[in-house]
Amino acid sequence: MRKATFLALALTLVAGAAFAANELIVTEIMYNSIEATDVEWIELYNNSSATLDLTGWYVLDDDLGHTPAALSGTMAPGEVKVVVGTMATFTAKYPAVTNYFPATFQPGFSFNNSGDQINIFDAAAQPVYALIFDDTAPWPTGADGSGPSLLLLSNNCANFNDAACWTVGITDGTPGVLTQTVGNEDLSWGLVKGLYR
Ligand SMILES: [Ca+2]
Ligand SMILES: [Ca+2]
Ligand SMILES: [Ca+2]
Repeated sequence: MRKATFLALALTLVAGAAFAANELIVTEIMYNSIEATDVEWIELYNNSSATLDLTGWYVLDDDLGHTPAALSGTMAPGEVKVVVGTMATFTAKYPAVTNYFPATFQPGFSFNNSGDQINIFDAAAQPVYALIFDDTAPWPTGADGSGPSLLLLSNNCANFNDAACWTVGITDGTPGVLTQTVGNEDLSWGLVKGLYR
């Protein structure tokens, strides 16, 4: 469940922002992993046709007063990269994953296990992405602490806040590896997505 204030805040962000055509989007979320202490991360995807300079960009949850998770470097078109919660536990669980942003503060971010927000801001502190997700139906409840991630079905989703855009990923997820087919929703994700509606 989520608080009404979460929604109000996100709506304010959305209303005040002219998003740059969803250039940078979230493709997978591990907000409540199976461990007693969550090993959390989100996967970002450069949905644009240009290399993005993420210097000064950052990620926040519903509390804009929290210390943000800083992004850095660049992302090429189609590249994916992981924002990790706590570096030590992430690298221990996923030793093969190397395409993550170096964390600037530890312990890092964590998302509420009862639903939360993911807000991404650019170097000018302008919101470029805002998502409210939940752990109750119609959101996929299989991503809520039993192992699997929360997985985006389509990069062409018209509204990422629509639960129908998301499904249950595999156990432990696939951080840093894009498993979705992108580029033509009509011929790929659109068909899969229809099954979940
Ligand atoms: Ca959590
Ligand atoms: Ca929960
Ligand atoms: Ca993935």
